[in-house]
Amino acid sequence: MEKQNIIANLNKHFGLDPASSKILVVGLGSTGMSVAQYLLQLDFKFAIIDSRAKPPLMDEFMEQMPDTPIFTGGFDDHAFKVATHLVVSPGLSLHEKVIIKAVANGSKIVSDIDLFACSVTEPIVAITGSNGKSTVTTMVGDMAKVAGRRVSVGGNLGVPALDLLDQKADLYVLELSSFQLERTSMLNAAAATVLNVTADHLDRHADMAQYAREKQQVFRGNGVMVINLDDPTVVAMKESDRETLTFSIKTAADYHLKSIDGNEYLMRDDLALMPLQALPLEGRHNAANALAALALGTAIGLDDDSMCRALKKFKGLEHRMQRVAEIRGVNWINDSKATNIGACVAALDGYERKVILIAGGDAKGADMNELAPTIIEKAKSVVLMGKDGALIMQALENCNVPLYLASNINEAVQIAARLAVSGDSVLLSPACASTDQFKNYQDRGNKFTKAVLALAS
Ligand code: UMA
Ligand code: ADP
Repeated sequence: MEKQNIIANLNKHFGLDPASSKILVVGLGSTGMSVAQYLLQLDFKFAIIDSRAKPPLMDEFMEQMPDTPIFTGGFDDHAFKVATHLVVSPGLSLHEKVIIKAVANGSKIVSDIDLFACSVTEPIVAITGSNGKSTVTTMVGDMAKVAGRRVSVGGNLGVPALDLLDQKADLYVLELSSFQLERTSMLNAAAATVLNVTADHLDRHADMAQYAREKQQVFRGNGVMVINLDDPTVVAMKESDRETLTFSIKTAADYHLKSIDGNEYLMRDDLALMPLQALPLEGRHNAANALAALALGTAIGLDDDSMCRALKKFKGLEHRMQRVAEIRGVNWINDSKATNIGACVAALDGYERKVILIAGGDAKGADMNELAPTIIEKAKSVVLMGKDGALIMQALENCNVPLYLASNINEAVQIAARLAVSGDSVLLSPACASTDQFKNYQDRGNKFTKAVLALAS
């Protein structure tokens, strides 16, 4: 879009004006940096602030924008006081005292996704949910590429939305988190989905109802709604006057599973699109992800052949149900990205035989009693670690499943190795965030992999 059209849009929707607006970019992580670069290109006046003494992108920022005011090591009251607009990074709660005060004094909250939405005319596919976002976002991106579209894929997945803009895309596929959606008011996706809603981030959202409402924001506008019929919270979001495509792995839906001559197929109505077996991914939840991706792809006009070719080639993402090794007959699986209960339950549900589970970390305020029924049914034993390891142990103590406490991932792997016999699977699916003991979930998965591979030698 032309620069003057973007500025006109920003003005119309948010009262943003390069001559008079005073914008405060709050947070200097990857989002804050992308916002700063975007505002600089459009000649807006802004300052940036971060509560940390040395935020991650400070050096790059100082090098690229030496003349832009920057405040670090706390939230300076004055910077908030003079701001007409705040662009708050998703990692920061909108309940920060300074933010509440600034909003009460008339500052407007704008998100990077709002800025993005004001800057594109091409269709957007928007994907949210408690679990499966990255998988489905990548699937839809791959499908579009195979179909010959110039697609740009990002958002919560990793590349901030605004950094996707300079590419010559004819389609955008965005993974959006509840944090991004809660501060976005300007999204009109051509097709959108809430894949599922299970407890997560309850340390940031008031309760489940509020968390679901944030997720529902992905449907803002009038695009096609892609609805998971297996999740009642999502079904309740359906709007009767909107074009809707449904998917389910349990019941009749537009996109569903059907057994034909002993083989299960991914179906659209009565049309068998491809055998489920041709999808090279573990776990029933990935059948749901594939059906959601097919529905989203269809909604934006991708052809069946390209979509199915992409799914057959889809190797899955790292740290999601990824097989690490088979050592002395024991299968070791890295599902480090399972940062909430729903993901851990989905992982366990995919097994017919009981597994040894390694879990724990930062429970983010979730009620770990919710894990108990699946642990009883699917776990042979559980090795717990991390900040909330002992808390989870307490929640599971009546499950009649042996529980062990480890002080770190190496010890957890050692304990699991002693417990496992040939034919067992050991699953790292922590149901918790990683940041109490690791840099991120990738770091946790990598350290697990290293500890497992060390067993082989
Ligand atoms: N922080 C401070 N002080 C500040 C600003 C941030 O302490 O002044 C802290 C935050 O509390 C948080 C960390 O810094 O712990 C990062 O926050 P950020 O908003 O700067 O994060 P970004 O680097 O901009 O990355 C964000 C998303 N991160 C979060 O929402 C926490 C990334 O998703 C996303 O890829 C990126 O924008 C681009 O869109 C990551 C994530 O963990 C992968 N997302 C959560 C999830 O998937 O569960 C929601
Ligand atoms: P997200 O981006 O929402 O975190 P990912 O695709 O990265 O989703 O997967 C995160 C975790 O959730 C992994 O442990 C994965 O095995 C699990 N998972 C993926 N899809 C689903 C689903 N549809 N339902 C439940 N769990 C899922």
